[in-house]
Amino acid sequence: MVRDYSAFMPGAAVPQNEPTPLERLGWGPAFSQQIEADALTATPPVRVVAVHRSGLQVLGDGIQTKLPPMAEATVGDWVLYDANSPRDSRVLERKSLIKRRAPGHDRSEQLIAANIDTVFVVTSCNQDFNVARLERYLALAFEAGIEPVILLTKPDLTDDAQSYVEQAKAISDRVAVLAINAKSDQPAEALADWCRKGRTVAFLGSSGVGKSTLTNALLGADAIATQGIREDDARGRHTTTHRELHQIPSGAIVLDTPGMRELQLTDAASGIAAVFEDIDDLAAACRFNDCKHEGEPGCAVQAAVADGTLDPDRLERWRKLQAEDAFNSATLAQRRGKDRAFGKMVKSAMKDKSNRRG
Ligand SMILES: Nc1nc2c(ncn2[C@@H]2O[C@H](COP(=O)(O)OP(=O)(O)OP(=O)(O)O)[C@@H](O)[C@H]2O)c(=O)[nH]1
Ligand SMILES: [Mg+2]
Ligand SMILES: [Zn+2]
Repeated sequence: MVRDYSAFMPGAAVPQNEPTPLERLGWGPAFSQQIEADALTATPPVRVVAVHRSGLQVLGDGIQTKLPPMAEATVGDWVLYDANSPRDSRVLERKSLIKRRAPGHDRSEQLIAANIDTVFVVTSCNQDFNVARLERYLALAFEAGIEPVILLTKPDLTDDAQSYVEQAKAISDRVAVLAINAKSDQPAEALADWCRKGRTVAFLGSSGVGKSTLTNALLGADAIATQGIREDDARGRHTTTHRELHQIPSGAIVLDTPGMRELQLTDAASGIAAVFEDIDDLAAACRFNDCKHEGEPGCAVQAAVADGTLDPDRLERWRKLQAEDAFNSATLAQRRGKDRAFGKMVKSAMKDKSNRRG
């Protein structure tokens, strides 16, 4: 199916006070200040609106084209489009970047999305709901410097939506939590504060939680395929297979993503600290600076567990996430080191070769 991108591309004349075609795509000072005015015509900015295996779908002011796959670009990125040599198109500095450790044995990192203003972490009021997984998503967003919001879909299918809301609220004071029926007319109004003109928001979460249903609700159209009715829709096949931006009537840009099976954090220490701010605050009051909270005297963390103010399971999840992040970050650093060493080796081999030739 070829998407109709005409909504992104109004006619040439833009009335005053109306957003320009680039602003409609989320363009703003954070990007324009990175380039000289004459670069705008030589290498015009385009936004990556979809990532396919075969390449990047990009849109700009009167530009709609596909770029070859570029490892350093991801959906949401702004790229200075070099029509003569598309591969050399330069990625502009980002406002934010969401990344994770690539699934599988490869230790590399995977870029998920760039220049997102709000991450909606979506889960459902059913067996998909999992506090540990929510904590991961929140850490991912905080690490990227993005405001996360938790959305609990399918409240209409349970009598107990409020208990899910309470469990989600207990994770962090800094995160708004909303129960929302994605199949109703609630989403546009409920999410309006975050979906203002020119803002880019993303739905992240497992398969089947309603990310595409929410995107359709914001679009006001059933433009995107969603899962059919099944007995158990909390698990199973993935319906959305690629990441794509959609422009919605409010003027915001919405990223629908495929469900993630596995979310491993890497280089996310500050994101984890933000989610577990309460434990970090307690740790600051421990007698020893390097307290491991494993029975040392004067440990404020263990004291909080003992007096019931800190859930021991939460402490355990914090430890686990920190350990995982430390391991992944170290292996990634090692890999980067190796890549650099390999790069140097290739360079010096090339130099030898040209020296020999010369
Ligand atoms: N009753 C009810 N059904 C919902 C709600 N949200 C989503 N659904 C249904 O759940 C199923 C899965 O929704 P999708 O929007 O396809 O889920 P997704 O998160 O996009 O899934 P992937 O694309 O596989 O990642 C569909 O049948 C939706 O109609 C809700 O709030 N209430
Ligand atoms: Mg989907
Ligand atoms: Zn301690």
